[in-house]
Amino acid sequence: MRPSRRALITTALAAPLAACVQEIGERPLRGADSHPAGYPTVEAVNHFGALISQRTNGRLRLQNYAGGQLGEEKDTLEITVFGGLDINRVNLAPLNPIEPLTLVPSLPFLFQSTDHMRRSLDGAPGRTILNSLERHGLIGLAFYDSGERSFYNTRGPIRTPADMRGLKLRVQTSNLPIAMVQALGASPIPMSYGEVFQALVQGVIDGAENNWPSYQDSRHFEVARFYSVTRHVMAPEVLVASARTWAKLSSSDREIIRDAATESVPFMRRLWEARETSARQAMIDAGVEVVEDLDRSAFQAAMAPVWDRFITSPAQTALVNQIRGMV
Ligand code: GTR
Repeated sequence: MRPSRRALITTALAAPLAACVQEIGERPLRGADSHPAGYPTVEAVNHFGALISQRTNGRLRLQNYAGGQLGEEKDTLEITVFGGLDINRVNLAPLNPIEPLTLVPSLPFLFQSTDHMRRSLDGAPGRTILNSLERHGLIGLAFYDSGERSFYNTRGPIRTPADMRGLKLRVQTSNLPIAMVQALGASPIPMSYGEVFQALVQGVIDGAENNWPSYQDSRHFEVARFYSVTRHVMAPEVLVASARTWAKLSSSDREIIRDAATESVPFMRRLWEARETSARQAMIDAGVEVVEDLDRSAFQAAMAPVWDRFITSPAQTALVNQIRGMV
C-alpha cells in the first residue's frame, strides 16, 4: 500500500529535523524513483550513487528508494524541496506546475527524433531548463531518456483523434497533458501513476499514455490491450537534488555529484535503448494489438493549439526557437 498524503507530509517535516541531528555523510543521501528496481532510470541512479561513493571513498552514499515506496512524483518533489529527500528522479511533466520552462520539452510533437531530443537537452536549452529549477529549491542534475509516449486503451484500436472521442484517459498531473487530451476530444483524468492499473481494471478509466517500458512494467498492458503508436510526446526524465541538501555540501562534493550525474546519462541511454526494444517485443509476444497504421499528422494538427496556450513568455518562446533550430 502507498503511504497516505499525511504520512508523506509527516515524513517531509520529520526528515529535515532528523537531518539537523544526522549530517550527510553520517547518513546516506536519500533518493526516490517511481519505477521498480531494474528499470533503466533506477539502474542509472544506482550507478550514479556508486560513482559518488567510489569517488568519496564511501563518505557519501546513496540509498535509492525505488518502486514509488516514498509516494508519487508530485509528492516526492515537494519532499525534495523541503529537504526530506536529497535526490529524486522524476518525469518532467510533474515539474510543469512548478516551472513554466519545463513545459517546453513536454510539448507535443516538438522533437523530431531521439537525436534531436538528446542534442537539445544535452546542449544550451537543457542547461537553461535545469538551471531554472534552482529558484524552486531544486538543483537540476541531468536529463534521462523517456522515449516516446503513445496512447493505449481497453476499448479498441485508435487510429484517428475521432476514435478517442469520449474515452476517459489518465494523464500526468500537469495542465499540459490535460489540454492535449481535451484537444483530441477525449476526457483527461489526472491521476498518479501508481493508481492507473487499478483504475483500468475497475473501468474508472479507458486508457492512458506512456512509453513501451512503462506500459510493460506497470502491467497496464494486461488490461489495456490496444497500443496506438501516436508517439505524441518525448518529455524526458530528470534527475534533481534538493537545494537544501546542496547548500550543505562542499564545492568539491557538488562537483563529484554533478560529474556522476552527467556520466550516468550515457549509461542510462544504453540501458534505455535495449529496454525500449525488448519491451516492445515483449508486448507483441503478449498479444497486445499494436496499431501502427495511424495518421500521426491528424494527432499533431489537433494538438497544435496547446502550444499557444502554454507557451506564453518570451523565455519559453526563445527556448522553443532554440530547440527548433537544432533539428
Ligand atoms: C513514466 C515516467 C515516470 C512517470 C510515469 C507517469 O514514463 O518514467 O516517471 O512520470 O511515466 O506516467 O506518471
